[in-house]
Amino acid sequence: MKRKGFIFDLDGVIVDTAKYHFLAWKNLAHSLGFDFTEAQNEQLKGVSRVDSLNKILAWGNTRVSEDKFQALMTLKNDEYLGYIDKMDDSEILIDVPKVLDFLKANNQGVSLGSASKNARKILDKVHLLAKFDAIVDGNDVSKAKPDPEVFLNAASAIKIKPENCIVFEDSVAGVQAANIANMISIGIGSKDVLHEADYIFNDFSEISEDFIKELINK
Ligand code: B16
Ligand code: MG
Repeated sequence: MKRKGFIFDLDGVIVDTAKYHFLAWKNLAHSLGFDFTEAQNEQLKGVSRVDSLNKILAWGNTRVSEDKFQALMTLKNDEYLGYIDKMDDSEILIDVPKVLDFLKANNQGVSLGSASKNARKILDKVHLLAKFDAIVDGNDVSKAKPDPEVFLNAASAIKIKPENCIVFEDSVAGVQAANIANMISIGIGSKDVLHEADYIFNDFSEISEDFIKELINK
């Protein structure tokens, strides 16, 4: 069998941490005197922490000093980490371990490509850290998705050419990044939102072993 690279986004693909980002950003917005909605939270999927705060402040018509900006970033992340600390294996999204184990059993490269600076901590909490050959996260990149940097680094970390990589992503920007990187993009989520992806599934329970074998042998 050929050896391909399978690159996983984290939030929205392996675990649903968007709900924790939402709680922490909402409390931060309230402390600044404005509201933050679930629809706005949707728009922050795959967006880095610094870009997220910039967007939220703009939505709230609020400007802050650079010092205050840094303090708000720390405040939000501290609250977010409080939620992460309570995570366990039960928060892994359906059939993710099954797919990871199938890839390992078939000697495929497995890499993480996430915008989150907390990726290692989250994978550790849900006991999936050891399933990855390489982790590329928000600490390793200078350009945010849809720039392909995170996925190109995730491919090179496992020594597999971009055209031999497959990306699992739940955000529009992430699907675009995979496409720009010349990788096969697999959207995890709604067809209405992720229509730029090469393939789209609601979750991993819809992804068969035969389909993965086809991707490997392509
Ligand atoms: P952190 P992903 C992204 O993760 C999230 O989707 C996004 O909502 C978050 O703002 C970003 O990580 C940064 O996260 O504050 O933990 O560094 O989907 O690229 O795995
Ligand atoms: Mg995501």
